[in-house]
Amino acid sequence: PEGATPTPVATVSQYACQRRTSTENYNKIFTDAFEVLAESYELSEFEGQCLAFRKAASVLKCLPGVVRCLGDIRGLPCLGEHTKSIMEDILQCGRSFEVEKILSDERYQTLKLFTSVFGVGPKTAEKWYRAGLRSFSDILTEPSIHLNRMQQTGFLHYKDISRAVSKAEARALGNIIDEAVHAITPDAVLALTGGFRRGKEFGHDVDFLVTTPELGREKSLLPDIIDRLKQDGILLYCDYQASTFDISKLPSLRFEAMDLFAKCFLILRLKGSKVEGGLNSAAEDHRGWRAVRVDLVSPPMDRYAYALLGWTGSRQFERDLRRFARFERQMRLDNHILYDKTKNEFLAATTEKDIFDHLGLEYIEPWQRNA
Ligand code: TTP
Ligand code: MN
Ligand code: MN
Ligand code: MN
Repeated sequence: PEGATPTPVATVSQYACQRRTSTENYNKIFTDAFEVLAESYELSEFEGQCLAFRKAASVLKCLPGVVRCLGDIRGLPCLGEHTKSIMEDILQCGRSFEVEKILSDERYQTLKLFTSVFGVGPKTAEKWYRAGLRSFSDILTEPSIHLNRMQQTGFLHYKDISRAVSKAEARALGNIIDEAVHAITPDAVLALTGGFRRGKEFGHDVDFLVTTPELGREKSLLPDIIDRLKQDGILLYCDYQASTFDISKLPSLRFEAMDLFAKCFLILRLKGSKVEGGLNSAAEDHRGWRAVRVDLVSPPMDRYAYALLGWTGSRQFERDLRRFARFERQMRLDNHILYDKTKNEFLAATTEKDIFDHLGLEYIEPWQRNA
């Protein structure tokens, strides 16, 4: 779909949290190119350039139509000379030579391949690349390499977990988690977060928030859920991290500190046979099941709104919410709190809307946060 002409540019904010970005992206040809450049800079640890390309892509994603000439982007924020020259190449030739050079680069290809394995980050990938390894079989046959449990699981289920998760599969997993939490505690609260809450059709995993209204009771929730999934025989991998969240230690935590809530990164065995409509297609192969990545996070109930906002994403939307809070409001926002530095107080919130209100922002629905 081509959509309408892009909006008059004066209305586009530099902050993603002041833009509405649906899952419809009319400018994928440009944003895909920017993502390659961003990844390439990320792998070389040029954080500034990486973020610049992610910001530029995010601005293009909110446009209601295809960019047809450089005039269409005049006045838009976050688009510098480098991004414009890439766009110019694509407008003129249908492709960017700079992007093609990266895509055909051996180091880029190898690091992308290695980091596509669950449990392998840029550091490990770089180490293996420097050791002269270029393929999975190079890694798996190299006697000096010791894979940790996460990486072993990553290779074991590589095909399954690199295949996109569908909405129907996300729903099926939602039912499994829902049944498990409510069997443990009937008043449990369960919410879908991440990309599927933003209305995406596909994801790399499925993210959920689980908690209970009774403060403190949430501490045993994830371990209990994990036990149940294990008993049901569907737990293929579990990395559980207990909560280290302590409100009395705030706000001494650093800006954009890691999420401190109890959480677990799981791989579950999802049976494909009952996926709705009986049209399983990619949902199921000959085994009748697939491995799927699932993230569960369990904040105390009084932190629920902050956790929900923080885990719904997109990552760019989150980055800009924090940046906006800090530079436009002298507040500090993270997954746990909103702190007003001028008043020296924490701001309470029971809904995401409360947080937008505190920040003086118009409410942006989850499906408009695909920045
Ligand atoms: P992801 O699941 O990585 O991303 P996504 O759901 O937007 O997209 P995908 O389809 O690829 O899964 O993360 C979801 C959000 O959770 C993201 O905004 C970042 C946030 N998050 C944290 O806040 N803390 C964490 O420790 C992790 C892993 C994610
Ligand atoms: Mn996700
Ligand atoms: Mn992701
Ligand atoms: Mn996730």
